[in-house]
Amino acid sequence: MNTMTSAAVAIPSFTGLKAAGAAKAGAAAAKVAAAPVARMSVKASLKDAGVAVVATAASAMLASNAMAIEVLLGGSDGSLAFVPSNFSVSAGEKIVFKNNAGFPHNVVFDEDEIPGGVDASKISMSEEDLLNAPGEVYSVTLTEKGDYSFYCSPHQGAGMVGKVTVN
Ligand SMILES: [Cu+2]
Repeated sequence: MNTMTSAAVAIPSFTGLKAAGAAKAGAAAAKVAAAPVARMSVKASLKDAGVAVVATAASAMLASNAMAIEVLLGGSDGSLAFVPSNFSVSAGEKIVFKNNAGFPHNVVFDEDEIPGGVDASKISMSEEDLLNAPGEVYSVTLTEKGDYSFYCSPHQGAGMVGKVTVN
């Protein structure tokens, strides 16, 4: 009887997790949804899980990219911008800034617009340091939650600024 009760409680809570994960589309959610034993045991909800399974496939592809998000430096249309310029990541997720067009670029976090206690110099390139070659990357991993503003020092005046929210 105790076993039955705990199983009955565990299944709905798993389903809830999966639904929340699909909405958030995080890589961690893909891991939860991919647990095969749990999915098979939720036969009743398999039908409406069709959509969630599709979402899982998409999340799995993102997850295979080792939990990283790529941000292009310079738009392919020649714009001096971060693409995307406003995005969210999970704490600990790698952000890969990749030289695309209109370089040289760099990535400098604004010391006044990052969470308290975070050292801007430890997450930024130096103002003078530039990515000159096509495809060159600068990677950073942010572990403190909050909002961070950053800019490209050669093109800040042209509006090459961005914002990332770490959840
Ligand atoms: Cu730039």
